[in-house]
Amino acid sequence: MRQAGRYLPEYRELRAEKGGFLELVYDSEAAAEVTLQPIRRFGFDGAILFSDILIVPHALGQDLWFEAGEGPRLAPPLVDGVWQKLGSAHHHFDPVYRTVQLSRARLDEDVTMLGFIGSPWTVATYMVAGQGSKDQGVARALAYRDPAAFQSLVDAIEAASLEYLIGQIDAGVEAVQLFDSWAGSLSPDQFERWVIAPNARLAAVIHDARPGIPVIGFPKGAGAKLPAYARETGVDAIGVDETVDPIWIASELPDNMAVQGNLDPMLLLAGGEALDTQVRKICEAFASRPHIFNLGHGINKETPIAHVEQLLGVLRS
Ligand code: 1CP
Repeated sequence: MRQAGRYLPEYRELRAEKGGFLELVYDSEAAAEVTLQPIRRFGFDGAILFSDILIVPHALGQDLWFEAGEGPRLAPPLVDGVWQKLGSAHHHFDPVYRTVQLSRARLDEDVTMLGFIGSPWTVATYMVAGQGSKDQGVARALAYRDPAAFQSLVDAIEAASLEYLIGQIDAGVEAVQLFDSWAGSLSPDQFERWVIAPNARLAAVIHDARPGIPVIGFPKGAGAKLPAYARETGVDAIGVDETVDPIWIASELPDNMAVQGNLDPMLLLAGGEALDTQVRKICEAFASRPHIFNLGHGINKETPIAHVEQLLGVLRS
């Protein structure tokens, strides 16, 4: 989860040199360097492509920029869900594919290269509001008011995301993650339509088009709806956020299903003995199934590097 993020001095330095976040993303050499930085420093087993979920709306023609200290802005906001595709998305992704090729070539063979997209619901929340929001209210209201318009937006995101995922795989990623960061804001029937259905379609097409590439679904905040997501989407592995009891979810999932998670990023920030205890508890809960140890969400930018080293010490002992 955001391993390349702002907690690394070498990342901050390169970002300052390149002038901004998007400048880094579209500079394949620099983005490959950022992808490799955490691997070099910590020797993680997997490297996640340095890019962002909002590259897809950018490719679809929405303006995208990051306001310092505030977050992403997309224009025009699609408040009515009306979507006029301004141009062909195709070549927009080329620099990202190049980043994958460069990163894969420079990683040791036993380090897994992960690609990703934002799932259609989560990406739509940004496209509709033109920015991030606490409750995704603008998108939720639109999805009720005009489901057909919202569906066409979701379909457009899904099609571009599929092309982008296949491109990432063909460039060298070995597993893909579908980030549904705002899955938790939906009521059960809306969750079925806007989270489960699109992620199920994405997983099915990837499995069909590129057999053997595992799909990790991460419906953040899904809570009690996680077991349904796991059963109904057909993903190979499920990402679990830190609000979920690992013992509970382990008892609810299909036996062989892989799990990713779920350390609280705030516990990594805090450190101390509580960190060691929770890391062991998570590993025990998932001991009988394939487990990708990870945070429950993105790493906080104030996280001391010494705490990441402490965590790795526990995992490797
Ligand atoms: O330097 C900076 O200030 C930029 C911070 C940053 C970074 C490092 C952003 C802005 N994006 C990223 C990279 C990123 N984003 C990766 C690459 C891997 C890595 O860096 O380790 C990935 C996988 C993402 C995914 C992403 N972007 C998500 C899904 C995961 C999650 O955190 O929930 C989301 C929601 C975004 C949108 C986004 N990108 C950046 C910001 C500030 C935001 C908005 C978040 C919000 O609305 O709260």
